Amino acid sequence: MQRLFFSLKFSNAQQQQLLPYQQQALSLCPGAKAVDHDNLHLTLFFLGQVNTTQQQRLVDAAQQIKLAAVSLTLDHLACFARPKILYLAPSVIPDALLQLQQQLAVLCKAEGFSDIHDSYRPHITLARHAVCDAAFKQPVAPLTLQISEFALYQSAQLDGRLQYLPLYHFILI
Ligand code: 2AM
Repeated sequence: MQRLFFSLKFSNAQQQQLLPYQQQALSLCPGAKAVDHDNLHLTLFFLGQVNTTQQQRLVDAAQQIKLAAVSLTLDHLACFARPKILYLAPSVIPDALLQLQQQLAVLCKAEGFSDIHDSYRPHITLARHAVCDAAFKQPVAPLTLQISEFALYQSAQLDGRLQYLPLYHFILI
């Protein structure tokens, strides 16, 4: 069994573009722990524990998705109280992102996985263990990213470090 999730896949250059926002977030909440830059991602559907048969069926189904690339404008920092994270997020969820998330949710549910979140809240976690007010919301200089890939990721402890490893890539056209 592996701990898996579907996520938008950022390029290395895009992950670098997120770093000034991470610095800004950390300056607002100094005790928080930065997410490693190569782990920066935007979750589409969290699966949890998945066996190899389920994984293959999820990959086969995800390969059938034919959707447009996502243009995403990130414009504010905010936090979740549980888990205690600081994140960067869009005020407007693009249709292309919603369609992708909804199609993935349908196929994951068809394979027996349930959505553990009440509602989909797209966000990029910048820092964990953040002690901040749940009402915290800070506008930032908007950053627009063009994202043309999503991936099935494994969350694993490797060499004593939490790493998100893209196992399968899927292209958005
Ligand atoms: P993330 O912050 O690294 O994306 C399981 O709950 C995982 O799903 C969390 O670790 C979080 O990972 C992500 N998540 C939490 N709440 C969410 C929400 N409302 N919508 C989408 N992803 C969420």
